[in-house]
Amino acid sequence: MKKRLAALVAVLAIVAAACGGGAANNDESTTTTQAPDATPPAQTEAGGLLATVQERGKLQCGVGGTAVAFSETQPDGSMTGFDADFCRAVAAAVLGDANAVEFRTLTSKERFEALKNKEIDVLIRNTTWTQSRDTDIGMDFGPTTYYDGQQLMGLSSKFTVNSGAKDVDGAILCTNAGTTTEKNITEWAKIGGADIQLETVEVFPEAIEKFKAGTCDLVTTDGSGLVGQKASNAEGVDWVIFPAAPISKEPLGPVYRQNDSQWGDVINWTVFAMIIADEYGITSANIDDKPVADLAPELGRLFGGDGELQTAMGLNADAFYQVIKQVGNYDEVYSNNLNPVGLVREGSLNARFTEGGMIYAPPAR
Ligand SMILES: N[C@@H](CCC(=O)N[C@@H](CS)C(=O)NCC(=O)O)C(=O)O
Repeated sequence: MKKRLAALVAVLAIVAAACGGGAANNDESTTTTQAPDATPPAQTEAGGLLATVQERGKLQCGVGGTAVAFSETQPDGSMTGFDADFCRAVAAAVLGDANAVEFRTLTSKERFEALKNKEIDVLIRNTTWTQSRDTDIGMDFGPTTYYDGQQLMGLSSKFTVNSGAKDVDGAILCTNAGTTTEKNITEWAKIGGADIQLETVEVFPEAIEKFKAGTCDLVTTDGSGLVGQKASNAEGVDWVIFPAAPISKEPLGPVYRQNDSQWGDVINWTVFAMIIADEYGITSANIDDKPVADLAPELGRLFGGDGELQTAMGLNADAFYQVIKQVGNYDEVYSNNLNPVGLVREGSLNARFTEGGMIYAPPAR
C-alpha cells in the first residue's frame, strides 16, 4: 500500500512537471523561487538556455547526418545541408558566429531522448511536428521550415507516379525506425486494403541499400528524402516516386525543450527573420548595399536599427543581421541546398505566401 502511494506521488510529480508546473522543468534555469503574485521577470532575466549557450560559446545542434541535402556529414567531418544551415543561423543569432555549432548526429529513434536529456540545445533533423510529439514528450516545435509529405519509391518497371495502395499489396516496404513514416504507411495500407510487410532499419540509407539489393520492394519516407536519394544514386534513373499526392502531411522544423519561452522565441524569430529578409529580397550578398537606416522600417528593426526588438529577447541588436550576412535568407538556404537535388520552391508549399506557398512570417514590429 505504502509502495503504491509512493508510486502515485511520483507519478503526480511527473505530471505536474510535464504540465509546466515548477522551475524543475525549466531547462538549464537557475532555480529562483518566486512568490505567486510577484510580477513575472522580464524574459532577459529568466537565465534559461539562451544564457547557457551564450556562456558555453557553442550551440549544440542535433541533425541526421545522412539525410541528403538536409544534413550530410562530409568526408572532412563538416556538416552541410538545409537543416545544418538553420543550426548555423541560430548560432549566428545567439553567438554572432555561424560556425559556433557542434553538430550532433542522431538517428530518428535517438533524437527526442537526446533533446530531452539536454545533450543538444535544438533538434533540426527532418522532424515532423505532430500533436503527440508536441504535447506528450516535453518538447515544443518552431516554425515549419519545410512542408513535406510522405511518398513511396520503387522501380519504374513496376510502379508509376499514379500507383496507389492497391498496387503495393504483398510488397515489402522499408524505412527507418522511430518515424511518423512507419505509422502513416501502416494506416495508409490498411485503409487502402493492401497487405504489406514493413521492415525498419536504423538509418534511411540502409533501407536504400536493401532496396538496391532487392530485399525491399519499396522504400518510403518524406518526399524530400526520396528525391534526395534518387538524385544521389546512379540507379535512381530507374526509380519512381509515388503517389503524386503525398500520403501524409510532414511539416518539418526545429524542436526544442518545452517551458523555455525565451529560447523558443530565439529559434522562432531566427527562422522568421530569414523568411522576412527573403520577402524583401535581402540576401547575404546585398545586405550591406545600403546602411540599415536607409532600409524599409521593418528591415531596419530586424537588422538592429531604430526600434530594434532583438535585445528584448536577450540577443544582440544585430543578431538577425548576422544571420542573413553569415548564412543567408530562407530562399538562399533553400536554393543552395535543395535545388541541386531537384527540389524547387516554385509551385510547392514551400513557395513564398505571396506566390501561393506557405512560407510566411509574422511582422517584425
Ligand atoms: N519526418 C519524419 C521522418 C524523419 C526521417 O527519419 N527522415 C529520414 C529520411 S529524410 C532521415 O532523416 N534519414 C536520415 C537517416 O535516417 O539518417 C519524422 O519526423 O518522423
